[in-house]
Amino acid sequence: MAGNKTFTMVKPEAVENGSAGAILAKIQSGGFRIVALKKTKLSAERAGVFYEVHKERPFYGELVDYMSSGPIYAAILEKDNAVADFRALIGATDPSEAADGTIRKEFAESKAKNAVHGSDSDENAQIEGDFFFTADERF
Ligand code: FUP
Repeated sequence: MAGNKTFTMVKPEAVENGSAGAILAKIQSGGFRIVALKKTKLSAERAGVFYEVHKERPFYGELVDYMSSGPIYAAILEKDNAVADFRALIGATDPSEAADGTIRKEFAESKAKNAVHGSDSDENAQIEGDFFFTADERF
């Protein structure tokens, strides 16, 4: 059965250019409830741990540098079928391939600076949410 939670980050370029509010509004309009939310900044070390699954990929170093380059918003979101529905709302990894109306189509700069993260499974949604939030930060 599909879970009802996912995890997202509004990435540094979207925070820097002032799009975070519009992105969070679009997430809420899409039917997601914000369970937890914080503005924070990843150290290079923590970004490296978060993206450890991509360690062998050629873009890993750039990804870690980018994700630790400025503040982000991290959030846990709730909705039926959260992981799949959120990935549909954000669109393809590369904004040039993202469907009209998706968050990445509207807000992302490039495949690397693609505005938002979305968990790819219920298991990773749990792991990623736990990476940022304690139990008493969730409502
Ligand atoms: P997604 O699940 O859509 O966020 O994409 P992936 O898990 O494949 O990639 C994770 C992050 O790595 C992306 F958000 C951006 C970055 N990335 C690149 O910088 N270059 C690539 O070719 C693929 C991904």
